[in-house]
Amino acid sequence: MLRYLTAGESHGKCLTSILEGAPANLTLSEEDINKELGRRQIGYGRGGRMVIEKDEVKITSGVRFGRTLGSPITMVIHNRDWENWKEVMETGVRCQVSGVEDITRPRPGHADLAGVLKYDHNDIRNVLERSSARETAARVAVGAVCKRFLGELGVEIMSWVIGIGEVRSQKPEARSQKGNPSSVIRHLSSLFEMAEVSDVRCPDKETGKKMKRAIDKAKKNGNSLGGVFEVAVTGVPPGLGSHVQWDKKLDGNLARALISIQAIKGVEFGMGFEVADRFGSEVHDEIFYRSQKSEVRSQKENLFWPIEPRFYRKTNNAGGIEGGMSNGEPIILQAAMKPIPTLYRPLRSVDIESKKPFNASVERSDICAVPAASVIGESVVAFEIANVFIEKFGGDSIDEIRRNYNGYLEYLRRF
Ligand code: EPS
Repeated sequence: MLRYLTAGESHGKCLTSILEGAPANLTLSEEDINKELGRRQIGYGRGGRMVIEKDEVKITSGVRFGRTLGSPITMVIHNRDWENWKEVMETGVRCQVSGVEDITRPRPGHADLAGVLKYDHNDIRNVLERSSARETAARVAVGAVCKRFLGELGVEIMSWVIGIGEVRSQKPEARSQKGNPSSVIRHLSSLFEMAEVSDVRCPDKETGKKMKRAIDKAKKNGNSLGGVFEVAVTGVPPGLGSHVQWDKKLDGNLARALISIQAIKGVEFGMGFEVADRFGSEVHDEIFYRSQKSEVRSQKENLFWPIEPRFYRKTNNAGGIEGGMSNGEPIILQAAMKPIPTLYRPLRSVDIESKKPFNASVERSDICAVPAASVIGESVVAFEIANVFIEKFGGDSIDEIRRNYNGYLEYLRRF
């Protein structure tokens, strides 16, 4: 089983992640992780902090000569901004003359008030430093290792933004894609390529421009914006996750992973909430069979879950998961992010010390972080998919997992 922990405060010295359970002999470099950290930092609508930070990882355990050892992998990302916050984030005793003041004004929509009440703090900073979305850099580092592992097994994880505020992408969403499996995969890859060159991660250029205008308008009005992103996973064989117990259900674990990202408020699979409005006949993906003879595949494609599976669907309303298990179709998820609650336009709140009402003070903030959230979404999904691969195909080294996986694929071909 894979598991991980993150540690670190937003303006503390560094963020740390420890990932345990990654197989041995996986090639892994700091550049692999830095590439993903860089992708998370791009995005129109971020505030001044992203100008200060240039996230780079140091691997301090679990890797030797560019390969994983099978032991816990520790990854450290230094906060450049810490230099400006040393006194505020001092881990030693408080210096009485430094003039560091308590924050006593909770911001609506943040963890501030619930956190101080729960942990008996007088200073909201003791909560906000850890609840900050800065923590997601550590999760992207974990996701980068999981992606490296999944890449060895032919799995690809992609994402794009389909909505910011009221602006919605005109391009058909991945969840409504129909057609033969290879053309669907080609289509998903082309959406991803277009998203990668857009600073709002929108595959549709015209909509991307509208999204940027919406962000500019929100900024001008001292407001913030949320949105929706989509994550697609290709190359997943049927049978990952399980129907037999609640905590083994792949959709349950993916939903938890996405909801655990700061500011994510909703997750949909495939057709999503729309299933509730439709008849069963319009929702469920009919099953078809293609005989082996019609399969023409290259040697490389044969290695992984067949591009042209023998049991297949012409629709993917289920988003690739039935009964808590992958069904062999691409996994398609959407997640909704609320607008960032730190606003330049003050909202009403109550001071925890004086108990007097006030209008929240203006703070440095992002206007919109949906493009970054989409990369974080890929990362937490990568962890969950890597985990079910390891659960099913076991193995302590990458070659052992590959052997077990290929044996399963051989069995599927004969089924
Ligand atoms: C965040 C507030 C802002 C964001 C931060 C998340 O930071 P600061 O308070 O330093 O201006 O920029 O996001 C990151 C630092 C990051 O790396 O994503 C918050 O309150 O959640």
